[in-house]
Amino acid sequence: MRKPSPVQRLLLVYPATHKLGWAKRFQLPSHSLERVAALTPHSWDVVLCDEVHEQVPFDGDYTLVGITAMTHQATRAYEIADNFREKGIPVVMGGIHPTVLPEEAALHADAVVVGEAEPVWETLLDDLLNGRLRTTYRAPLPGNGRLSLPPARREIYDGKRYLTTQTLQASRGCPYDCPFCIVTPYFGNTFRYRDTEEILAELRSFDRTLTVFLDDNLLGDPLRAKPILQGMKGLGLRWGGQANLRFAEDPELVRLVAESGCIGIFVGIESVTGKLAHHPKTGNKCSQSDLIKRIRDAGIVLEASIIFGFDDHDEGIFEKTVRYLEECKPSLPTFHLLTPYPGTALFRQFDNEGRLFHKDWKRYNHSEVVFQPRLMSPERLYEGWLQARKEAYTWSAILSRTFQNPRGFFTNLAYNVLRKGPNDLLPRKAS
Ligand code: B12
Repeated sequence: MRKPSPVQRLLLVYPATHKLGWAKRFQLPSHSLERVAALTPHSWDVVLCDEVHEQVPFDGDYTLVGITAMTHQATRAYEIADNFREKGIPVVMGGIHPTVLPEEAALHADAVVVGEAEPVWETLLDDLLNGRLRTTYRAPLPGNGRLSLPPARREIYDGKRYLTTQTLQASRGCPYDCPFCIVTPYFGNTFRYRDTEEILAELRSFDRTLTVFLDDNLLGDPLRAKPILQGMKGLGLRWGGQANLRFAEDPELVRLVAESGCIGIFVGIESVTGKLAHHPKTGNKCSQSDLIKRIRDAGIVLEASIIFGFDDHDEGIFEKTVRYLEECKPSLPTFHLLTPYPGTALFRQFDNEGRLFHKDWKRYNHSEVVFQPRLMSPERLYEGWLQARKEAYTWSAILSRTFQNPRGFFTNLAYNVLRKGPNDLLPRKAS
């Protein structure tokens, strides 16, 4: 291993899995790496390399290289790590994939951070500089505590072009333990919110309007969310975020969301079948359709994510879903193939049942069928997914959705047109 140079230099790398072309202008920067940068003492120079936008500087002189990885990025992350380690530069890996499979990540890294960086990062840097770096730094599982985060270090984005660099989290964690989701087992089964004043101070420091909250479920605890939204009124921000459809059961919350400047909310509808067995997300007070209408009527664009491939999905699911969406008219439906991510109950189930085709992580990307579906062939699942995407983005489908949303008509139409392009280019059949 090389001797650390007198000025400590940390390179943080976000691995790319494919070329994005013009669409990269609409990406958000990695919040995971921004948080690691924010935790790093100012005596360190921190450089961000987002491989979607630039080449990895393999010839640079760094004290340490930190790499983040979701599952679909893991293969590329390991290649990058191996390359730096061959040059004698120590590598630390973190993020959801190394958290779930630390032994695998440790084959390519000098140290692995398991879980959140906040409790362990300073110790790790200290250990590195004192020649006693450990293989694993395991953060304690988050409890009920309050979340407090150090100020952002957004200068790492200087010179880079993103949709916006005004991204932040108000909370972490989610109590809904959906079998296909990794959040609850690793980021806690309660909502941990930052203090309202800490969040509002960060929001007030923004000099542009477009802001994106990267919470697991921003509106999950209405009592904590409402004061934040109240405080945002009058800040002139236009914001988006992710929540559970259930927030719309509270009309006051919907009103505050709209009045605080929300332009779009992403929700997971997941599946239109069953008794909510695999997504215990909606209460019984209102139907999904009523909740969607309430959000639309408030002028908020609602992106609704659908997943195909659950065990109760047969060949009829695609038609059923498209008809359901025609009825409820969420502003912007998106479709994904069920992907059993390592660390989830779903992964363990499919692995135990011998239904995983492979563990080639780069193909765990929501766009390939990586497991044997229960009630149809993998080819039919793939083709049904393509067909649903095409049908949901015909001009007549788009217009019938956008006309339901008179208050957000133009934003809604613009988003739909942006989504139409890639859906039109899809093949009709699995290749
Ligand atoms: C916000 C978010 C997004 C945003 C990302 C915005 C951005 N650029 O930051 C958007 C909407 C774009 C997005 C897209 C996708 N996402 Co997403 N996303 C999330 C979400 C809700 C929060 C992620 C986040 O920023 N958290 C805040 C940061 C600070 O936390 P963190 O990432 O865990 O990082 C901490 C630690 O892990 C650690 N750490 C992380 N990296 C590193 C690196 C080093 C060196 C160190 C030391 C530590 C460290 O320290 C950090 C601070 O504590 C998570 C759920 C979750 N809680 O993880 C899903 C999640 C990460 N997404 C997921 C997925 C699948 C996707 C998509 C593939 C979905 C799709 N169908 O397209 C895409 C991929 C996009 C891409 N670029 O390739 C999955 C990943 C599962 C997996 N095993 O890979 C998650 C876990 C959701 C889930 N329920 O399963 N996503």
